[in-house]
Amino acid sequence: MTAAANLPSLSPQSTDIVTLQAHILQQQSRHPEATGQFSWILSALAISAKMISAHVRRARLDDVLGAVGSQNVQGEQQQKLDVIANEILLRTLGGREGVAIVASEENEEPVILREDDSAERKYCVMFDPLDGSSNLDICGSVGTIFSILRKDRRKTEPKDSLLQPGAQQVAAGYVLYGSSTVFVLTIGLGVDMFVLDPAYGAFIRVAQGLKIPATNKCYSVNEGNRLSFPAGYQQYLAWAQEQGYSSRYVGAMVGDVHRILLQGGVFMYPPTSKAPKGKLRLMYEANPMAMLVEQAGGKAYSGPGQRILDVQPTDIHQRVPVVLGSTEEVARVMEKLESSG
Ligand code: P6P
Repeated sequence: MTAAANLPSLSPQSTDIVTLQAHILQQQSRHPEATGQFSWILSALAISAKMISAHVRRARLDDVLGAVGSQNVQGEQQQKLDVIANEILLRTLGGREGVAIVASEENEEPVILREDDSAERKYCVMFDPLDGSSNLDICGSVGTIFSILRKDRRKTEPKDSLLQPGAQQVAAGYVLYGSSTVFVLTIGLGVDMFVLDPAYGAFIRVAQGLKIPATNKCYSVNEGNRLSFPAGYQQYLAWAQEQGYSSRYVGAMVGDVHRILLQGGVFMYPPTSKAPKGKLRLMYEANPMAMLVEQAGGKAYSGPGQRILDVQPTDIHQRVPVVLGSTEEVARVMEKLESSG
């Protein structure tokens, strides 16, 4: 199954040490008109990632594993670290002038940082602060997912700015707290990857322009729900198993999508009896991952002919089915869905 990791080999030019901070400033220098607001927001996400990583790595030592005894807006048990990660992001982004609104999986309502309509309050940031947090207790992969939109100044109600299709995102990314801490980012010019060097507390660029292999015989889905999947998904799984596909699933979207990004394959969260619209949230899970996957040359659909990035949101916490990954693998799933009616 394992295609070689999709990391471009180091060319002589790429032996330079480029930190995430330097990368952000390099990108900003391409835009002489830039005010630096956008760079400051990315910088806030980078420091948040370092802080959350430190908490994740000490979770059992600091006794912050487990649930807090409350539920989030999704009706899911909040883990102690969910709350800690959420607070970190709200407080770092809150200090950035360019952020008008933040929205989190953990908060029912968006947080309007400042009501004034001043021009510099340009961006909305949405995030899942600790995706897959139930993996913490077993030292499994967890992650942070973020999406950045421009504030829609035509909207009278500030929070309506958030309800933009994913194609309007100006940046998206995730942080994977796995065997190492990895920051993956796109600002619409391809996908770049950084790894945290804990010795220096710096994210070091290790790959630019990641491209998802067009195919890989591996699917990623919670097969425990198979019997309640729509027929097309079940037909796809039967076909894939006849073809000798491998199955890989870590139960945290960031971990599963990271594998897809580097090695190819297809990740799915279909509709189920428990989650008829799928479980994953459009605004801060499906959209940012869809932008990353498409920027890396893959595809991301919520159904036949329904590109995730074209979905018009109606609620910041709405859910959608997700099928994303290698172009050829996604096409096969869509073929089965279309032929099953
Ligand atoms: P299940 C984590 O709770 C999450 O939101 C995603 O990160 C992950 O892909 C999915 O749910 C896992 O859900 O039903 O397979 O446990």
